[in-house]
Amino acid sequence: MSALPHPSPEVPARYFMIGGFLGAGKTTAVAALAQYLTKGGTKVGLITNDQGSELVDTAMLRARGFATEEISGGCFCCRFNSLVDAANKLNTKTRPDAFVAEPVGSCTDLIATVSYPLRRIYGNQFQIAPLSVLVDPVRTEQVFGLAPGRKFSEKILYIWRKQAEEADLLVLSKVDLLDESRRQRLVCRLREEFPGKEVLEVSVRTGQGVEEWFQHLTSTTAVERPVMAVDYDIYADGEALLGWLNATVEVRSTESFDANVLLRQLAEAIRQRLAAAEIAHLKMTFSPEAGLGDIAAVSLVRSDYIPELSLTLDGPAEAGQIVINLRAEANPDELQAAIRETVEGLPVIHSGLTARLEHLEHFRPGRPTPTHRVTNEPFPAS
Ligand SMILES: Nc1nc2c(ncn2[C@@H]2O[C@H](COP(=O)(O)OP(=O)(O)O)[C@@H](O)[C@H]2O)c(=O)[nH]1
Ligand SMILES: [Mg+2]
Repeated sequence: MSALPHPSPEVPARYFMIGGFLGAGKTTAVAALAQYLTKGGTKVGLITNDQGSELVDTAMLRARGFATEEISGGCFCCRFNSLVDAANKLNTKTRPDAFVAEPVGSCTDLIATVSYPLRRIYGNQFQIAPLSVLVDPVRTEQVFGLAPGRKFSEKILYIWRKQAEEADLLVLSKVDLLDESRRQRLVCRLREEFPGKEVLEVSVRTGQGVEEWFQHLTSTTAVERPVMAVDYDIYADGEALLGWLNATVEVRSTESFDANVLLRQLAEAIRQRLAAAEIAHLKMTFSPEAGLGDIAAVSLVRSDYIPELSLTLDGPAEAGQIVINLRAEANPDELQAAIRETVEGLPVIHSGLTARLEHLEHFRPGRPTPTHRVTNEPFPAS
């Protein structure tokens, strides 16, 4: 592991990490924070992370024009050296003053396995901001039994709870989705469940609470506190209950088509085909063959919700590539069968279209084995 060649070692780079469960709004928030920092004259480098390769998040952040490196094939904590390598790569390319990292949505124990080791090993080169953990409001209502809807199995909910427990800032995201009384009831419940925790209410979509959150993040550093206890057996079992699938599909049509519509229809077809499983996050991008870097992106964050476009393409397309990232509480083989069938059925949804599955990987995440785990040791001075 080499030392990070930051341009001016006396001014450490800020390191922001935005965690939270699959679909909670992390990538959207990372892009907003990157934009906020850029506006303020800070040069940013983004780091995405996932258990698989071919990441929709990376494509989305790059499409927004940010220097982004991805760590695929395992979480930050288990691939700590890759995290440092990614920061080094960004340093070589753009020399960022701040890094914004998005950990895998099924990952927890980030303070002990990422923040503290970074401080310990690279103390003078990184200034670590408080850890933000996002929780989706409707998912949270369902977890607490405040709203109808399917819950994940207990061991997956263990990870969800541990993520919230370790937050420096617990961010109730997407508050635009709740009316005032539901929002108040949920914030009260979060304060009861996680006493003493700072809870922020934010909507990146409307801008509510965003400025305050980012000001807090940029003006404070993470404070020392004891490391959270984590039962790695339950954590590993919880992760292994999640099926993971990444695929790329080449599409071509005899007639031009609207890729935004196509993505939404494909997401809806997958949702219906997987009615028996709880989808944690289905996200897909469409990159036109003849494009200049613009892409369309769609996201579905619960089986009982609707697919939403977060990036759209203006003009019609004739050919392009769809990247599919699907995470659900399901057997990965079931996910594979669903994706194969739905892709094969695409010409029925859109006449004149041919779709060819180019790459597909499906698996359950392996047991998390952190490279470092700093437990209850004194916090090194920065
Ligand atoms: N209504 C609403 N939706 C949001 C907001 N922020 C993110 N989303 C949507 O939530 C979905 C998942 O977001 P994403 O950032 O990909 O979540 P991640 O999996 O945690 O990275 C996407 O459809 C986003 O457009 C918000 O403030 N309000
Ligand atoms: Mg994401």
